[in-house]
Amino acid sequence: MFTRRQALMSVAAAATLAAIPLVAAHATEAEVAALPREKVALVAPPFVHVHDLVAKGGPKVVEFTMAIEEKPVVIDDEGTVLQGMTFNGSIPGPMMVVHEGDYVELTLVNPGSNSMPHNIDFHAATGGLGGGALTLINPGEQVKLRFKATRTGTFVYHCAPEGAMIPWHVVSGMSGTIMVLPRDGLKNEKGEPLSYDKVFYIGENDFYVPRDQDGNFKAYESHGDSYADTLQVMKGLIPTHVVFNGAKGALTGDNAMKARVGETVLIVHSQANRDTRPHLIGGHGDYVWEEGKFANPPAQDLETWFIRGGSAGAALYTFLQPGVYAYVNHNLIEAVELGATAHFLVEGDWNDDLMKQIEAPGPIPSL
Ligand SMILES: [Cu+2]
Repeated sequence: MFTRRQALMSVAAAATLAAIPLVAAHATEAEVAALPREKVALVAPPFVHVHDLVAKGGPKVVEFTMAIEEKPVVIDDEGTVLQGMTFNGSIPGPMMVVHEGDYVELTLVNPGSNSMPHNIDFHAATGGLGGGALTLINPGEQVKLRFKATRTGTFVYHCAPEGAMIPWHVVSGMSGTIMVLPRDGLKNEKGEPLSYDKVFYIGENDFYVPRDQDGNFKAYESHGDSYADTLQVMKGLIPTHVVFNGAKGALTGDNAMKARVGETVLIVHSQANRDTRPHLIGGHGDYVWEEGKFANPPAQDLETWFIRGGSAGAALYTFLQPGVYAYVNHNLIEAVELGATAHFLVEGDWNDDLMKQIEAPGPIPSL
């Protein structure tokens, strides 16, 4: 039986899809072994590795490798140092993209230079603490996890070792996102295809840096030295920094994300620990999957959208005017004072029809 979505597709496209051999719900190891494999090199956010919006061919095994890196990270203009923990050296960790039905095969490396055990919990995975139960590794070890991407959407992954280590590792930087695309791509509420020219991944983090008696942020020699003080600040639930991509200013000025008028951009926004509310000043969310899950129809024309702590959402927008757009957490105190601001630099021609200054600022005429 044809679904409404299939009925909307061309006969040729439907025939192509029907010819794709699908792996059974419970594939045997031999069936998985027979699948094509693709090795993907991850790139640091806000960029995302090259991928197809619509899958070519049937399911495959997509191989990723990430090394965990514990390292000090400068998180603001004042040189405040966070004892950071990272997937692949970046905060957030890199975004992975696969299609529904693909298998994700991750090699997770915990180099001997690190000091702590780590693991990875994929919200996109099923069972075993999202993989966390099968991936806990000590410094000097690596592990390989495979899971089947059975649900579409943008999903957070994060480190989840145990107890108080879990929130500490997450608020020290250990989270990222995987996007599982429908095999036939994104669609609007009518089942019509949606596409993007560019995708940017913005990970928002709340940091909790202890202060000394004079109110200055404290620096520590090691993660272990910082732990007790940091935990006290964390328990107060008031972050000292709320930033995009690991540091205040990481995506502003020279680091602005670039687009052109007429280009459609997919903005994926994650927050592994705390609620947030992205807003594109001077723009909109044309189509927004607030919860990030593509089985649900996108909301349209949003001004601000809500990202629940522990999730990633996706917003599609076609830029219609040139200029610098601030993309903020619309708790404006967090945006301006704590750092949660990014910039899009958009080039192209101004559209007077959408906005025009009819009269320049000047003195109020006397009566
Ligand atoms: Cu960890």
